[in-house]
Amino acid sequence: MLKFYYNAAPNPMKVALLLEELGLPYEPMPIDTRKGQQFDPAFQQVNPNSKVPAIVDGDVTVFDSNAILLFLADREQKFVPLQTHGAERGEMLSWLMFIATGIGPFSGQSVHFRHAAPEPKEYALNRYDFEAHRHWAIVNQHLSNNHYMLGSHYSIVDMAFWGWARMVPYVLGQDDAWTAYPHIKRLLDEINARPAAQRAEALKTRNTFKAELDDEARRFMFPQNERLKK
Ligand SMILES: N[C@@H](CCC(=O)N[C@@H](CS)C(=O)NCC(=O)O)C(=O)O
Repeated sequence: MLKFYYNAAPNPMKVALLLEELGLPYEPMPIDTRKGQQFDPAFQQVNPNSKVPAIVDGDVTVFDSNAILLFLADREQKFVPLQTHGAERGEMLSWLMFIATGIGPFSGQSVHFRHAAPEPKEYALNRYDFEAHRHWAIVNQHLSNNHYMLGSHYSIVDMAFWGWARMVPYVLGQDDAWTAYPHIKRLLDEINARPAAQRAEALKTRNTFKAELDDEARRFMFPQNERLKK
């Protein structure tokens, strides 16, 4: 059975949603990153980048969330335009990579500098907050003219979107973030109502992940800080 290495963070949740949408049987393999399980040598054989998500299915190993979405959707021939060289495939790849290289990293760094980094952080927070807003504004504008990220068809791009869209108020540090981004909220609410999304969210209850961001957790999550102590 497919093994799904995960925690409850945005990138693994994208993959949880696709697995649930496809109805694929899978074995959840929790990786508690605040306990340093991402650095377990057995897990590093699966993902040398020491991050979740990753999957192992027979002799196939795939890591990085958007690579997994594309791999499974292509294999199952669902939630993805199949004509390899067509315009829809080009559009799908553009938005999928925009989320992988823009929405994810800038939102992640915005979270880090807003909620975890020590002072002084004004310069870095300003940069990542600005870029997170800029990327989310592009998505909001796109969704003002498109029901889903690829127009009329629900696809893996919406699943990649969903992983991070759930976090937008936290990413931007604004409880009223939805006032500025109503089209994102509209699609988020629609996906949240899907039974597959509710099953994906329920994965969190199947394992108790460490909640405290104590010194030990900080050492595992932010190993770069050890260099500052020398
Ligand atoms: N590009 C990767 C990023 C994966 C990633 O950053 N995962 C986070 C959870 S969302 C993680 O494993 N963090 C633990 C750590 O950085 O030690 C993907 O899209 O899968």
